[in-house]
Amino acid sequence: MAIERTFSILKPDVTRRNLTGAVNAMIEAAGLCIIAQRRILMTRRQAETFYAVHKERPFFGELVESMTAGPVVVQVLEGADAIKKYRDLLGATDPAKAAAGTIRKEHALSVGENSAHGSDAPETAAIEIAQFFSGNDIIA
Ligand code: 3AN
Repeated sequence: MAIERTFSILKPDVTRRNLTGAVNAMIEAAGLCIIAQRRILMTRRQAETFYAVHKERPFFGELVESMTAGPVVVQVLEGADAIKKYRDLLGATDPAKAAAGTIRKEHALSVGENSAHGSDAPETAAIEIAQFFSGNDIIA
């Protein structure tokens, strides 16, 4: 299986509840390596750009508000089949529908505060990584 990189965000609901380490432990237990990581306060502009594909959706305003409400941890994860592996580990967008053992089942509060983001395809992973990290930040 190909070694891939994916982009992850641990959302404000995770940092607020001091769960960064707990989520990172799940990521590492799944066989993904955290090869870049930074804690930041996202600006409104960064959140709007990051979620631009959702700008016509009714929840866009709420999404931007929640992503800028507190610190987030942006990460690059690497491993075999990393994009799908991380999406599987995240679980369904709605934590009520997420499978047991997933990050969202274990930790998420709601569809809006659903603990983490993971890229959905290689193209989006590359774009998202480049929005927050430059080459020298990523130590594989
Ligand atoms: P995922 O993060 O599982 O790929 P998307 O891409 O459908 O889900 O949605 C992006 C983000 O938008 C979600 N992580 C969630 O925070 C938020 N979101 C999605 N649907 C809703 C909704 N109905 N109400 C509020 N926020 C939502």
